Amino acid sequence: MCESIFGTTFKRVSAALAALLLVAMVVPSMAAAKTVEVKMSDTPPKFIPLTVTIQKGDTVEWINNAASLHSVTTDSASAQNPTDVSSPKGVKPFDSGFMAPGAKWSYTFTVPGTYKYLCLPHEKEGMTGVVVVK
Ligand SMILES: [Cu+2]
Repeated sequence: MCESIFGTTFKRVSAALAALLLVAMVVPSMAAAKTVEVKMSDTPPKFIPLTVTIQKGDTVEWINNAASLHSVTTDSASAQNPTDVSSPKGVKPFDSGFMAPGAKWSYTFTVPGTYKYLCLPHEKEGMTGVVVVK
């Protein structure tokens, strides 16, 4: 008797799990926003990967796992070469400030378009990156 109750419960739970799995597969548009990691390196100074493509609402998290200061900015006012940065029209520039080794900084992209950003301490060395938001 105990076995048959257990068996019935097991079947019900299995059916519920199968239904959930089906919903998760059928409704990809309802998938939760993602966080994509971009790492910062010292030798040479660069963003890894250089370009990330994400969906509107996703977040990029920059991780300074190097040994020197890095930063992330789209602000043309602080760039040595203003063409090293760009944002879609109407989007305010962002700036992480200096990130010490081990620091993380993230930004959630809500406006589609192409964002060119740079690292202030290493702009001269070509430390720039791109985020494409679909
Ligand atoms: Cu840098």
